[in-house]
Amino acid sequence: MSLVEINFDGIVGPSHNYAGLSLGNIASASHKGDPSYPRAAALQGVAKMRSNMARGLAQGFFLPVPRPNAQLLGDLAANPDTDRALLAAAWSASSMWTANAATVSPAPDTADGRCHLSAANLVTMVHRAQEWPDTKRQLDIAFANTDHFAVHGAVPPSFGDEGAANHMRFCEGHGSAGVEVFVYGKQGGKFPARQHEQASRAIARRHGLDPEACVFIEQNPEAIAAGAFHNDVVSVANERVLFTHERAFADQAGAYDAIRAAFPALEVVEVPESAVSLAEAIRTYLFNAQLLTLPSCEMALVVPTECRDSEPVWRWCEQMMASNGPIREVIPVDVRQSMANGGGPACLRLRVVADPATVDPRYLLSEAKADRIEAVIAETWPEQIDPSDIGNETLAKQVIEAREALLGVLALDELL
Ligand code: SUG
Repeated sequence: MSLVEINFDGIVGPSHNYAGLSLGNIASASHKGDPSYPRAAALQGVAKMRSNMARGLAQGFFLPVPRPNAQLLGDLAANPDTDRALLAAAWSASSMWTANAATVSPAPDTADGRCHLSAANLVTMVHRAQEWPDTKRQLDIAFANTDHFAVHGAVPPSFGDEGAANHMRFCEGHGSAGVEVFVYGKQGGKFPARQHEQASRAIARRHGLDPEACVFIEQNPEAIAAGAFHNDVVSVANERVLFTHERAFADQAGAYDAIRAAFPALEVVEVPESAVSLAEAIRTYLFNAQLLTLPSCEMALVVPTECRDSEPVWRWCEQMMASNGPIREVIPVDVRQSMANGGGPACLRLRVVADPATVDPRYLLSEAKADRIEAVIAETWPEQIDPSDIGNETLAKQVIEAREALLGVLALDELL
């Protein structure tokens, strides 16, 4: 059996819009009320998947969940005319950010030798808290092979869990046993800390991880206050490498020591504040990158184009490529529509280490399938949504039908 890393990207849903719903997410707040372009957004996402696939990497996807969510509006007795934020929550396409769909512990790390996935409860934000039952339905289908996978529901809601965005894995190769690092925040700052330590510890237990191969690290409260609402806004890991901002963790040196104690081969690529400030790192999403091992065994960093447009960030990237470090290539991709809501290349994907033959093939991408997905998006996704369109019945019908058209083309009618 050959275990590889498969990136499952969330296809941007047809109701993608900018409602400013996420307190502590600077991009979401600053683009509140802007017109959105769902068709362009979804096509940008597919182009990113194609670009990674063309480099010889395994690629999967998840479908948008059903929106608008009438049940949520009913449960909250929301008045669509006056409760605009609740209405927008029921329309949110936020399930596109699949780094928040679940936490994944690959088979070599777990006691029963299966890959464990726990859907994230996302309780901190109402528009995200509604996602997980529909996300779990998809995990149950994609990873139905119980010889190889165990899919768990969400951790009970008092403990906030935001999934893989606050989880890193260090290993010699994706198919070998790894050390799993859970990054949590502490409350008390001006923005909510969305990942709670208790949720992370519960996931480590339910996944059957070896306590010696787990590390729990506190995120730097200054990073959360500066807009790093998930750890993946300030660091990313792949195999032996941790690519991180100097101010990512509450105790930076202590964090490296703790990881190194469990995983001595750790290689840290640290970006100092003097080269790229925390604010600039968060604005450009340098760390919300996909750090990928290419078939050549070299590592490439897939960053948003905002990084190339930033003088200090790009200078740093060029220096890094010229040095003899582990990251040899930096690949800018245009995901501006998602970025304007605080979702970069890394937010848009969930990494699952598995043998692709054990995954439901309907969730795996090929060039031909990407053609079919693009055709449905081009034909049915709304071109533009203005804030005043949210709640419009004709648009609601278009959003529902667009998703259903995609399910039909992908033979995933059981999600109807
Ligand atoms: O949860 N934005 C998302 C972005 C998630 C990014 N994911 C990772 N970092 N892994 C969030 O804050 C904005 C929606 C709006 O305002 O309309 C939003 O939900």
